[in-house]
Parts: sequence; structure tokens; C-alpha cells
Amino acid sequence: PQPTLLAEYQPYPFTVTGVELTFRLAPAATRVIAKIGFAPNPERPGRHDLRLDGETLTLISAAVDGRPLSPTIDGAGLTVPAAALPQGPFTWEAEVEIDPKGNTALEGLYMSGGMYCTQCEAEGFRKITFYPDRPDVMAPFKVRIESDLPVLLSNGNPTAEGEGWAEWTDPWPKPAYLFALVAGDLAAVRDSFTTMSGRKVDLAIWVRDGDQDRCPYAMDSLIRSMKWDEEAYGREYDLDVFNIVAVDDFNMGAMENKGLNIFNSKLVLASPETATDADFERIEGVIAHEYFHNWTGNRITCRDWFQLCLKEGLTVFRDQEFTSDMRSAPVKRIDDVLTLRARQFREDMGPLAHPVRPDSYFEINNFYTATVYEKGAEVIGMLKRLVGEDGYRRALDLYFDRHDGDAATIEDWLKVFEDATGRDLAQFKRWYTDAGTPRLAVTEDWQDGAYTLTFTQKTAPTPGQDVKAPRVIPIAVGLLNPNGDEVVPTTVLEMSKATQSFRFDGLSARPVPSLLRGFSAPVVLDRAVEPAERAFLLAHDTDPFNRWEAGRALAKDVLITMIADGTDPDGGFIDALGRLLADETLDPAFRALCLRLPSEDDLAQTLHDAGRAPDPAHIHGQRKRLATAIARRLETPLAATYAAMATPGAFSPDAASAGRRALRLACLALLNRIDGGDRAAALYNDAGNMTESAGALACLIEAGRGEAATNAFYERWHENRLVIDKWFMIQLLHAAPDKTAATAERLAAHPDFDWKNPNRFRALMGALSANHAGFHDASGAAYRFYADWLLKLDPVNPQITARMSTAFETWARYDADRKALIRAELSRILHHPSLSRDTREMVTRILG
Ligand code: B3K
Ligand code: ZN
Repeated sequence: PQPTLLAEYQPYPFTVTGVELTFRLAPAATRVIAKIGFAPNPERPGRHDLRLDGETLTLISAAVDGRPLSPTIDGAGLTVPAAALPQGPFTWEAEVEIDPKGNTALEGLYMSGGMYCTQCEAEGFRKITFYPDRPDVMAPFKVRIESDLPVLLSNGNPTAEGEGWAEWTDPWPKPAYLFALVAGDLAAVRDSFTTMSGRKVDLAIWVRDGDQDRCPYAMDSLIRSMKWDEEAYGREYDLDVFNIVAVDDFNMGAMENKGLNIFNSKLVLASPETATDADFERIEGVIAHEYFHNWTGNRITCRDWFQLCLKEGLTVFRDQEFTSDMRSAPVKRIDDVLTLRARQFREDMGPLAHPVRPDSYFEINNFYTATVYEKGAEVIGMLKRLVGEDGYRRALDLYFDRHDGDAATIEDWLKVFEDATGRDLAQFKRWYTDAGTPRLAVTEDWQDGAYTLTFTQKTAPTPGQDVKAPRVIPIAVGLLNPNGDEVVPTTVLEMSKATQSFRFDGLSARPVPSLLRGFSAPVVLDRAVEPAERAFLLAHDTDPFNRWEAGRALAKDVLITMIADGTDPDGGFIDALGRLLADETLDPAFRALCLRLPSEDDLAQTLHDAGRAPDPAHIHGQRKRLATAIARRLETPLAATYAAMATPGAFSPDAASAGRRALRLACLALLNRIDGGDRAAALYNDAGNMTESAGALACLIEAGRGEAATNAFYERWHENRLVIDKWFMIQLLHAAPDKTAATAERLAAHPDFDWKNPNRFRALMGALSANHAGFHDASGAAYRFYADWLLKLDPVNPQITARMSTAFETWARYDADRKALIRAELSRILHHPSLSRDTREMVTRILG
């Protein structure tokens, strides 16, 4: 097979004037009758064959302008020769049969617990009917659904219904990937929203009967999102109805289908008893994300899949802004940077590194990555920093104005910024075309009241890109006086050369620099800093992100030293942490983040960057040792804070209450190292919400006394799938390294391990690979077990298999034995005779 290349883009030879679909639903034999209007595309003069994508379809009949024909069918679609087509517009009609029940890949039309649902992005529509399944072909759709099921939904507005059928009309031209259909025995939770121009929109969340009481938070989040998009971006909703459906079997989080968002049920359903604070926050963020796609994705879509970041980077950026407005902006920024570093930096520094806008792929589903999403959002954050709040607003207004109804490109996106602000973005564009995380080295000079910062940027080669040209890097800097006063407030330095100096004059004393404030660019700062300076910033920096960052860097330095020479942890660091913990002027959520130690995976990468092969078991041991030392030295304040942060009374998922619980659990996790699990046991017994139950259970397992609670948890929740996912996950995340593989084997044999359900598979396997020391146990048992399961899942659900193969992307960090073990598993996978295209592409790239 050949890769698809950005450079080979050509418009489709036809435009689609309208699509009419009839679905006669039956589990194993659904009929889809399509009537599609085509017209020659003036952008592609001449006569062309009609090429339609189609996979796993049985063609029953086909006709052009009413004349039956038998097109040539291959594994990827069908072709009608130009000679068999009229010169001008024509109507294509086709009836196909599909098998939703046998569709375990969960792409196209499939069944989940008795209901029909669809997932078409990126290329799933071709499993529903023959069609030009590409995002630049946009058309209005009319859909008729025939079924005995009581609830029949599709995109757009409901236009007619009768006994056993319903009809939906979507007036907004859309690409096929935004098509959706749902049919089932569902219950609705309803509300409404009146838009800024006074139109009333009927809102509904559709769930299984019995789940209605877990919908209010999602509904509230939707209403707040609709309001926010009007206020922050001037964007109004454009249909009479907005429907959300929750399904249990779903390959990812959620999908922004026009007017009919389909969600993984874990991102809709929440009650205090069943969902953690993190779940609530995630629900709010994803509901917003999918809703925001209505403008950034649906009204303006992507010309081709290489432009995926056009909608995803921008929509992530928008949902991050939304969450910052709803909750604490600094805490949100820290959370986002933690995720970026954990997932995107790891990707960017390994064999899977690719540009935010890739230029080649075998399977596009493999490019829904942290780079496209999270780094894509960071790039927009940098643009905003460079052009300022007003420039950003003007550019976005122009974007919506100029491109509404278009399938656009990154070039179009950058052009609106150039036109709105007069700035040349040719060099900035490298953030889209070049892979890799730049490293920024810093030196300082102090002479006669002038302070000079010199930065040197360097980006290591990435697969297929050996030489890296310098990028535009916005570096937000503030300067502090030795007494802690800020002498230069946040200033954005614009670096564009490989090496560049910036000078600050008229200072009375040598300042302490606070660099890369707010994490103003997705780069790694390489600067050797004395612990005293970090402690100074931890105590005094006015930029909350950098304050946290200073503590983080200190913790990392301490841990790296402990790992290197087994020295005792630094008391100065622990005392600084203690002062922060006791500072009641600080947001509890912020303090909780400061108490969190760098992850083992992060430490492994740091050691590797320094040229040392990480030993996962040793890292695990030293990290625990530091936690124990902190608990010993700060026992009194930790215990006091633990008690003070209780949230008595009715549960509220708001950010302030969640922050208190986060701080409380952060204290508990440390105290748990020295109290033998006593506090966790007490908390487990009277926890009134899932945040505390799950937190206490994790501590009990860590303390080696989790058995009773684990069993009790199962007894209490075995009928709730989402909670049982947590049950699988917690046991593995907190298993001791040498017992992790055995725990995974035991859990995989549990009757509730429904491995074809993506949430359940991810709960177990995702937690296994996230248990760094357990996954990388020297025996290789976890590697083998994990690879066995990838091979088992691949024929059933290639998308999930391919995605989960990234657990192995870091193999090159480790020692020769581990490298050999992982490579052996990867090549065992690769040599499997019928491996999917998805997994083949990933494993090939990982092996390099
Ligand atoms: N656009 C979808 C993701 C589709 C993934 C296809 N493999 C959800 C989102 O990003 O909003
Ligand atoms: Zn998205």
C-alpha cells in the first residue's frame, strides 16, 4: 500500500448537490438507499470517472439517472467510467447492505447494547454507503430512518415522522464525516437555550432509561458552553435542536456530528457517588469541546485530513480558554502543561514524532495525536501571545467571516492573522510543518546595570526531518529584585534566530529571571539553576505557573540526585514545600499540584535526555523514598491540612470544592506512607463521593491492605460499568511493580473483563502501561502480556489496538535488555500475518 501525501492533494472532480439517505435498520442486514446529486466541479475541468469510496458494503443495485449499471468494485470503493456518465449533473442511486451487529471496529454504523449508532470521522462513512468520503466534499443531507425502535435521530432538524420512521433534514452543507444516526430505546433529559438573537434551541441528552439522574452536569455544561461561545467568540448556534447521545461502546471520547453529538457515556454520566472531580471537569471540557466544533470544525471544516489541527488545535485551545474561565486559570494552565509534557513531549522526542500538520499517512486515525491536538493548541496560544488579545479577536472574526462554509487549510488560517495584523508569519509556520520540541539554552550577563539574556534554540532531528531551521519563539519573561519585588513585569521576547540576546537596562541590582512565564512556548528550557534560586522563585514569583514550575524543577533535581547517588532527600526542598502547604492565601488546587511529585515516566525521560538509561524499579523506589521523607518531615502540617480540607455537607463539583478534595487527597497520599493506611481506611469507610472513595482505595492498595476494600468496592458497584472501569484501573495503577503483570493477568481473567468494550480494555491495559515500574519490570512479563492482548484485539478493533501500541514508543530510552525485550514483542506483532493497516503503520514507525 502507498501512503497518502499532502503534496498530492487535488479537488474532487464533482461537487455533491444533495444527499438523500434511507436506512432500513436490521441488526445483521441493514439496507441503506442513497440518492446523491453530482455536478462537474469547475475546479477540475475535463471528463472524469466517478470514484466513490466504499468498504465492507454489499452492493444490491446502482443506477445513474435512473439507468441501472454494474460498476467495478474493489476493496476500497467503486468506479464508474466517465463514458458511462452524462456530461452535466446527474443523480447516483445505490442500495447497499451492511452488518451493524458484526461491526466490532466501531466505525461506520454499529450496535452498542441494542442501540444503533455511528462514528464516521475520519473515514467511517464509506462503511455506510458508497460516497466521496473526504472532508472537502460538502452537501446538505436528508435522512429517513425506518425502525421499530422508539427514538430515531440524525443530523439537523426533525422534519417528519410516523409510525416506525422519522425524517431529519440538515440544511448546513457538511462533509460525510459529520454524518450521524442513532436509533434505540432511549430516555431524554431536556432543557432549552435561547441564543443571542433570541432563537430557542431544544436541547436533549439521550441515555439508557435509569441514567437520567446522571445527566444534569453535562446539560449544565452544554448551556454554559453555548453562552460562552456567544460571549467570547460571537458564535451562535444554528439549528432548532441540539442532541447528545451517550453510548457505552465508543472508540474515543466524543464526536461533534452536526446537531447530534455522540459521546462515550463516561463523558456524559456523572453523579457525586459515581464520578470523580476529574471526571466532572473532563465532562465539562469535552461537552464544550464538541459544542465549539460547531463553528471550528463544522461550519468551517478541513480541506483534507492533513489539516486536522485546523479544527482540533483550535477547538482544544477554545475549550482550554473555556475551562480557564469556568475554573482557575493558573491551575488549568499547569494541568495542561503537565498533560502536554507527559504525552506530547514524549511523542515528539520519540519515533512517532510528526509535525502538527503531518504530510503523509497510511491510516489517518493514527494521527489523532497529542501533537495535532495539544501542540496544535499551544501553537495557537503562541500566535495569540504574538499578536495580542485584540489582534487575535480581529483574526478570528476574519476567519469566521471569510471561511464560513469552507473546507480550509492552515495556509488560510495563517493568512487571516497576516491580513488582520499585518504580520508576516512565514517563519512562524514552521511550528506547523516541523516536528520536534525545541530546547532552549540560556546564559546571562550582568554589567553596569544592564542585564542580558542570551537564548540558543536547538531541535533534534525527527523521523524524516534531519535539519531544523530556527523557529519564532515567544518567551515571556519577568525580572525580580533580590528582595522579591518584580522590577520588570511580564514582557514577551520574540526570538526568531538560532541565538539571540535581549538586554534590560537601568537595573539597580542583578535580577532573578522568571523565564517562559505561563509556559509561553512548548519548548524545553535547559538552564542549570541553583536550588536557592528555584526556592526563591517558588516563594516569590508573581507568575503562578512559574512558581509551580520552580517547585517542580526543585523536586526533579532532588529526585534525579537521589536516583544517581542514593543520597538523602534535600531538607531545604521539603521545608519550602512545607511553607507552600501552609500558605492559606494559595488556592488549595494549586497547593495540591505543588505536592504532586514528577511522574516516573517523566523522570525516566529526564535521565535518558541526560544520557543515562533509566532503571524503572530504582526510580520507583526513590520516588517513594522522597514521598516518605516528605511525610515524616511534614507530618504535622500535612495532618492539619488533611483535616482542614474536609468538605462536609452536600457535594458540589465546583472548582473550589474540588480543589479542597485534591489537596486533601494529596496530603493523604503522603501521610499514607507513614500511617500504614489508617487514614485511608477511615476515609474509605465514610467517603461520601467517588473522588474520596477512589482516592482512599488507591492508598489502601499502596499500603498493602487493599483487599477488603477492593472486594467491597466491587460488591457495591458491580452493576455500574463506568465505576467498574475505575475498579480495574485503580488496582493496576497502584499494584507493586513486581506484582503488576500478575495482577493484570488475574484481572483479564475476571468475568467482567469485557475486552471488546473500549473503555474496559483501556481501563485494564491503559493502567498497566501507565504503571511505569510494573510495565517495565525486568522480567518482560508485562510486555509479553500486553503484546498478546494487542494481537488479540487487532482483528476486532484495529483503531484501539494501534493507539495502545504507543505504550512501546519509549523503548529506546531503556537498557539493552529491556530494549531487546520490547523490540522482540514489537516484531512479533509486526510479523503477524493479518495485522491491520492501523497497527502495522504504528508498529513500523515505533521500531523506526
Ligand atoms: N473529532 C473527534 C475525533 C475523531 C477521532 C477519529 N479517529 C472528536 C474530537 O476531537 O472532538
Ligand atoms: Zn475535537
